[in-house]
Amino acid sequence: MKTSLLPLRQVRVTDPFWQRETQLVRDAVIPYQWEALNDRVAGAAPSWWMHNMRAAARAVAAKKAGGTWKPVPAPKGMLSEPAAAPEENAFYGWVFQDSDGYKWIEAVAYQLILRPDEQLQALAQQAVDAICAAQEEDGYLDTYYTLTGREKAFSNLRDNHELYCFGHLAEAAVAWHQATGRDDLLNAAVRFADCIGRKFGPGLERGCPGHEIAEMALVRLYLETGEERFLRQAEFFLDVRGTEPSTFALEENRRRAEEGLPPLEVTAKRYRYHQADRPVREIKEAVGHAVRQLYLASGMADVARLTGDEAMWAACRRLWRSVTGEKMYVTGGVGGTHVGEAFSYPYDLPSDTAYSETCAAIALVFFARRMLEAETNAEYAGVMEQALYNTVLAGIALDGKSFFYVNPLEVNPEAVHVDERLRHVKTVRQKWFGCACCPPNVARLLSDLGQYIFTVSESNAYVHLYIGCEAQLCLNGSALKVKLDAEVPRREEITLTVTEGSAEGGIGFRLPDWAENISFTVNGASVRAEEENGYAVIRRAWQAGDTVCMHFDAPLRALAVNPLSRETAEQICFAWGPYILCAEEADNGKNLQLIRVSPKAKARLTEENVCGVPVPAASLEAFRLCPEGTPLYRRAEESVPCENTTLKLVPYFAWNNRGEGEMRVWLHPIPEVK
Ligand code: FUB
Ligand code: ZN
Repeated sequence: MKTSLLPLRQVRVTDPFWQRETQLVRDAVIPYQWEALNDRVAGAAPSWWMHNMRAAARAVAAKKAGGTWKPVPAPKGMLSEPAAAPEENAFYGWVFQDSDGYKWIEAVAYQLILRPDEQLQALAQQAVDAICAAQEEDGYLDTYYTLTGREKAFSNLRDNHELYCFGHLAEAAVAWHQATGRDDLLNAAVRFADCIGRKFGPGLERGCPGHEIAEMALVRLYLETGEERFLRQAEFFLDVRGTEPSTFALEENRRRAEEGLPPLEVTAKRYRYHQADRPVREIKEAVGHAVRQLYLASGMADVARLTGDEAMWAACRRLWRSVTGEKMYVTGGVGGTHVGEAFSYPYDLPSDTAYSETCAAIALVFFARRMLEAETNAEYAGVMEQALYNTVLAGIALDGKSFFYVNPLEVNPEAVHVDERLRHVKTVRQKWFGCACCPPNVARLLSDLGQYIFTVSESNAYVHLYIGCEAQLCLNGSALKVKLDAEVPRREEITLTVTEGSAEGGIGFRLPDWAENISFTVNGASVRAEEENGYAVIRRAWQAGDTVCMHFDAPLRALAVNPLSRETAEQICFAWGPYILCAEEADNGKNLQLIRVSPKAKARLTEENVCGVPVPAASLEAFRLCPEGTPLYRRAEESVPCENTTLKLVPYFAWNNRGEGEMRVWLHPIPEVK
């Protein structure tokens, strides 16, 4: 069955919680990031984005005028920083610095779709103009190589991110086109895509992105322009990946030859970190850099859906199993190890050393949404929700002013400050990062949230996320306006009301695993819905005034991990609705590891005000060990004294909004008293 997303323009998020998040992005994140891109934030690491664009524009203008341009060679490696006073014409920042501004434009574009705003558009136009001016005559657009030496372009696809920057450019360009109707950025993306297409393709050079995203971006470019060559280009990049002779090995040896070094005798196997160790249709496990892996998976799912490539689709499903069945934190975070920001081996899910990059959770949301577009299955939507409500949201402070890059499930600030193994962990959210991939990624996803709530087919609409909104659906060719009211998990009822129009068809409601005893009524009378792949589908002739009500219980749930996961095998965590809860020092004092709580503890479910934001919370009867005076080792049968305590839990996403302190998702259980 063919399903598609509901365009952002057709959905208006009204949910107070989520609307606040989207508005925060508009009011706080977007203006702040613009200042950051322009290096005007005192005390923050410079972005160099506008600096690089302007310098590249001068280079392009000089070349066009037939003048000379002296490139400023970059130091080896992926980061260029000024040794002394910055040079006007030098490239600075990470090799992928261009992408930060592209993501920012994409976020602005979604916000403009939600609410046009001349001033905001004019601001973004400045960025668009800067990008267009930096494009070379043949369509090439990457300030790193324009400034450091164009002759080296495309010589290090593995590390130097040109195709990654292209991908973000294309994503921004499509969103900007949809928001404003302007084709300036779209033309720039098309020209760069064609420049790439003249170099890499069947019968031309072989090559593929070292950091994926171009694949899904090309698909977007294809869908926006209708130009099939972009879909073919995406397929080409996927087909080349992991085949022999390895294109990464070839380019590596070319670079070595230039340095007078002997060639390496290597095969594709060497490039597992880049997901290029085997042809994509043979992928069995999620490996290597987590964001790359999941962007690749997203591109594969897109191409498989559009071309009907069964082998590609089967590989997507294997990837899905590997990620969600063996390598995903309960918070929907992925990429457990900081070594290479990567996926670790199955069931290796440590809490305190977790990397769990915000971008990786976002990438999982992208992958899940694409799986959902290809196959309506509640499992995909459930994981999408898990990553979104927990790790993605944890990436941004409640006031929108600071961000987490790394999202561990246990933090003890004292340890972080002294333990080198935790060097990647931050105890408080940061205002900006030298490598600022996460904040603009959060901004673009939250601004585009409306597109994640529904998918539609010819005769059915499916609700995947219970986010209050108004939407324009279309069933069997007839328009239907609906209003979705939800306040999960506090209100154990979700309603969908038809506000305008009439149409015949099905509306499917995801049956979330956090809800129990689910039943439905239509206009007050109970109905039996057909269950299809985790959705309850109600088919009827709908008309204005019809109201479906989904009734359910949303109890506090105690969760345990598969015992193969060594780190937290004996522990439990609590979840309420889609939210994973955590204990914080602000509520429970220090040494959270001393708390003992039963999975069946008496609990009071409440709403808590964290920094002015009402969030679901729980208070549980628990114990706290009192080890004062206890020796380092003792006979195990000698118990440690304990006292009664009330354990207070707040959502994981809301942690660390009340200053530095301990936090723990997984807690030690006490044996149940029967
Ligand atoms: O390499 C570009 C981005 O920077 C990646 O997606 C992130 O993981 C960070 O390394
Ligand atoms: Zn990131």
